[in-house]
Amino acid sequence: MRTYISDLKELDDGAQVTIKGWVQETRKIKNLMFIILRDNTGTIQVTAKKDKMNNYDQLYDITRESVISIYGTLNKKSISKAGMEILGIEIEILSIAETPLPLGVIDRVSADLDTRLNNRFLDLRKPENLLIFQFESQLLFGIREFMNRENFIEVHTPKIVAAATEGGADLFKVEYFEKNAYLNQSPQLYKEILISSGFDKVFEVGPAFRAEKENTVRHLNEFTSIDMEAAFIDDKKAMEYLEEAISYAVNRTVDLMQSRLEKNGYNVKKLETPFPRITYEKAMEYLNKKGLKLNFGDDFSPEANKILAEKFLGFYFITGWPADMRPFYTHPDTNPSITKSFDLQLNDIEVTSGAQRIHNYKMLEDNFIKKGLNKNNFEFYEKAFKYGMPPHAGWGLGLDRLVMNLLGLNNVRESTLFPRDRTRLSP
Ligand code: AMO
Repeated sequence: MRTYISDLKELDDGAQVTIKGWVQETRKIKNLMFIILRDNTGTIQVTAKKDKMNNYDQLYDITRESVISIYGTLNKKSISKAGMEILGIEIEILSIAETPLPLGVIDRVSADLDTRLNNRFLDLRKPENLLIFQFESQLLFGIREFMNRENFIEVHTPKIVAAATEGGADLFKVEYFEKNAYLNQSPQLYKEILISSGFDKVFEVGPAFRAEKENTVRHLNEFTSIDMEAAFIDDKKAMEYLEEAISYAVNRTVDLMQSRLEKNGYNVKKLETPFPRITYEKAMEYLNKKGLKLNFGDDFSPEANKILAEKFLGFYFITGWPADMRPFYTHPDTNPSITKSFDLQLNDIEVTSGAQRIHNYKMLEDNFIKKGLNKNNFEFYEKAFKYGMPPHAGWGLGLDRLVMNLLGLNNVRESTLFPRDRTRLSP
């Protein structure tokens, strides 16, 4: 029976246990050896004495990061830092690590990001990196729990598609037998079709692909998108779902993981709703007062977003984006030059876009023309609007960016297991 290291504290002094993991460090004094053994829950000192062990000699030459199983006695009166150790009786070597390691797991000096990503399997052995993905997993669990409670159906839509949703240029082409196909940029069109199908409330967690030319700390070419769409709601209600889902998931995760997060240098604060809201036009006025020279229709540069982040700090919505800046499916407001749309920002980075959508077939057709799109490419989508389409709204939330920002990481590649960017296709 295997015991996880974090469970040792629950056991009595003198308990016989088997622990399995990686040899993090060794220290040898002739007939005595100390091993720091690591599993995904923590580390423990193993004290091996030649005269107390069946196969001490096998252990003596063990290399760092080898995988072993140790059977021994739990000593809770140990003078080691943790106050606990395992007195080894029998060791089984399961896998020997070669030397030297291409990347140190506990080295103080941190390697550059490229070296880390090239050796990602080792980089992820670092507890603070593993924790990023344990955090992400809990966060996603919380979002799923919230969506489930609100009666959303989790769906899976195709990733090989025939048309662009978020703009024609950023598409990855794939050969699909005798046709051209693309990797999907967003489940946008499919989640809307499901609204016409009467699913009422859907969400999806899946990959989205963008042939972005930008190679920045917040752009990936493949990211994980959490998408939702609901019938008979407007942009305001979609924003409420978003802030409620995020704050439920964050607060639950902080409750579960706070001490581990803090110990590893991550400072995640609990959230309160509603998040602040500002319109695009008010944000523009504010930025111009701060010395920028923005006109209606200009996008906010990283510099502009930094200025806004100083004012708001944390999560805030920017609403009412100009129609020219939003995709064809976005519903106009009563003033048709602006839309019923929003972005959710976390500090200076956009983590979500959303909107009420056009549900009127005629209005959609007009917008294809306005945006210069070939409506023939969207026939499968348009059809769903002709035979009964409810008003609807939704959003797409970038999971990698959300985790990056919540944990205060410098680069979205750090919150992505195996990132895909302009130059990286492996591992
Ligand atoms: P948008 O294109 O704004 O909207 O994308 C939604 C969210 O996805 C994340 N994201 C990215 N993350 C990492 N790298 C990228 N290259 C990247 N591109 C986007 C961001 C962004 O806020 N269909 C709409 C959503 C909707 O209206 O429902 C859409 O895809 O966090």
